[in-house]
Order: sequence, then C-alpha cells, then structure tokens
Amino acid sequence: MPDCTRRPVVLSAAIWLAMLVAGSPPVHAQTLKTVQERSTLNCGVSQGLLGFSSMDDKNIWTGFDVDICRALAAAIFGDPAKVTFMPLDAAARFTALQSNNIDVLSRNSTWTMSRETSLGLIFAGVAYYDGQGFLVRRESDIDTALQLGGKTVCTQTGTTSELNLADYFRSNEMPLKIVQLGTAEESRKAYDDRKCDVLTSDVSQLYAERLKLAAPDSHIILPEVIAKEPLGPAVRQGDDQWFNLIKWTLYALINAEELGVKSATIDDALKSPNPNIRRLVGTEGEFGQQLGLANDWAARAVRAVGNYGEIYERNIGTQSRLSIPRGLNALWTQGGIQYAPPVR
Ligand SMILES: N[C@@H](CCC(=O)N[C@@H](CS)C(=O)NCC(=O)O)C(=O)O
Repeated sequence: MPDCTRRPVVLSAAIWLAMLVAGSPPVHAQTLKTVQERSTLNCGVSQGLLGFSSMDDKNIWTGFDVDICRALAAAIFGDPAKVTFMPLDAAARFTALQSNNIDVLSRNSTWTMSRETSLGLIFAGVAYYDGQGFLVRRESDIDTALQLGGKTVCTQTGTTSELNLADYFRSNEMPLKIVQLGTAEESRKAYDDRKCDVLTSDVSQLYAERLKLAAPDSHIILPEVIAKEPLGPAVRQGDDQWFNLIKWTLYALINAEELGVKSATIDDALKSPNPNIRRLVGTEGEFGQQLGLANDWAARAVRAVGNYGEIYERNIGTQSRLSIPRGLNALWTQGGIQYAPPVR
C-alpha cells in the first residue's frame, strides 16, 4: 500500500542531476526571501483537528500546529497574524509542499524515513511525540488490542496509520477488515455510525475525535501504542536557511520553557543577566541575524504564542478540553524527552 493515494511527486534522480549540472541552487531555495516579499507565511495545516488546527466559533484558526505557524510568523515578521493557513487532507499535504503552495507543513505529520528519502522533504524536529492507538466502544468489552482480530477498523488514507495497522494485525496473525476514509471527519462519522468497530490514528487525534463523538464517555482508548509517531514541521529539501529557521524557532520555544521564559514575562527576560536567556532573547550574540532575522526573533515568537509548554497546555494539555498529559512531551528535565540543543 503506498503512503498516499494521490501520490506526491518523487523527485527523480534526473531532475536532481540537472540541477547540479546547471550549478544553480534548487528552484525552491530562498524561501525566506519569497515569504518576506509576500508578507505572509503559507502554512499547511489539517482541515479540522481539535487542539491541533481547527477554526473556532469566530472563524479563527487555533491549535498546537497553528501556534507553531504563528510563532514562525512572529519570528519572521514580528507579527503572528501574518500567516495564511492552508488546510490540507492527508493525501494532499506533501504535494502542496513540493509544489511550493505552502512554505512549511505544520500538520500532525509523522517524520518517517521515506518522507525524506523519496519525497524531497525534510522534518525540522519533533514538535509532538505521538504514537498510534485504537479507540473502541466501552460496551464492546475489549480492553487490549490483541482482542481486535476480525474487527472492522476505520482509518484515513495517505497516513502512516493505515500502514501500521496492517503491520500490527499481520504480525499478530489477526484477520483485519479495513474501512479507508478520506478525512478525519469521515473516519469519525463512519465510526460513530457503527460502520466500523474500531478507530485507529495517532493517540492525540483519538483524544480530539472522541470529544466530537455523539457520546464521548462511551468510548475508550486502548492501552497499546503500536507505532512511534514523531510529529513535526516539514519543509522542502535544498533550502538550508529556511530549514534552520524552522528548526531553531521550534527549539527556541522548547529552550524558552526550559529557561522559564514565558510570554507574560518576556520583558523581564529581555533584562535578564542569565547568559542562556540573553542569547535566546537576542540581547547577546547575533543568532537571529545568522538566521536572516532580527536578533530578538525568539523573543517575538514567545511573546506572541508563549513557550513550548504554554502552547502545549493551552491547546492540548490540562488547560484544554483534550487534557492530554505531557507524558513523553515533558522536557527532559521533567522526565520527558523534549530536548532542544542550545542557542550558542
Ligand atoms: N501522523 C500520521 C497521521 C496523520 C493524519 O492525517 N491523520 C488524520 C486522522 S486519522 C488527520 O489528522 N486528519 C486530519 C484532517 O483530515 O484534517 C501521518 O503523518 O500520516
């Protein structure tokens, strides 16, 4: 089964070779310049995934993935509003990046080897360590994934979820009936309408989708996590400046949490004598300039959306309806694995 139905264009060796022979940088280099000239960042997001990217009742995009886009806009322009959100389904997301329709993809996308080695894309880091799980009806009396043999499972086309699902059933020698749907909404509806016994996707999404079911409390997430799903922003290969900008803005948000730099206290941080904080907020060194930005690039991002922990708690953590525990996404200093290299 291919990774996507509408298959993203695999850049052929011939195209790469032609680029090299011509001695010119790939056509998609200098993304920052294009973004600055356009005065808005084109950010690919999901079409409607509570907590990650969805429109609120005032038609404003909100969510964890959305805030990464806003942090980038704040870092680039000093204005978190300079983002154009481009909602994409799973199958269309990588093609949108390849064809320059978006500058960055911030859409619950799993970092896998083939998405880098065959699609010409590169992941800038892990914004959210996720895993794949299963949602079932409480009344089914199923309490482990090993009882799922012969059940009908709903999943979304063009995702890692459909591939891992097949692997898991095959390796446990369980018969499987799959119902493949095009969007998250269709999957949820099919499950709610009992067209399938099980819904599978990234666990974070199961939390989000459960809230939208007719009777959320009548469904449980099984304890098994059957695959690693490291989610993060992706860009095109061949533009290292842009790649660094996305990567270091994400790391800046994580480092800000570690250093206790928050949106409400950013003005204090700008006066801090702590060298780690000074480098992060740009009162020492020229780290922003080296990215092609202003030296207070990270301070702008944190002022606009908060540090990593603030973004997490507001959208998907304890202050949100999803209430997903930090778990693996806690900082390495707090028992998790979120760990950003230093700004120095
Ligand atoms: N992380 C996985 C799954 C991503 C994915 O697209 N999942 C579906 C739900 S099963 C989704 O989020 N859909 C949102 C949408 O269609 O807007 C991947 O990168 O393939």
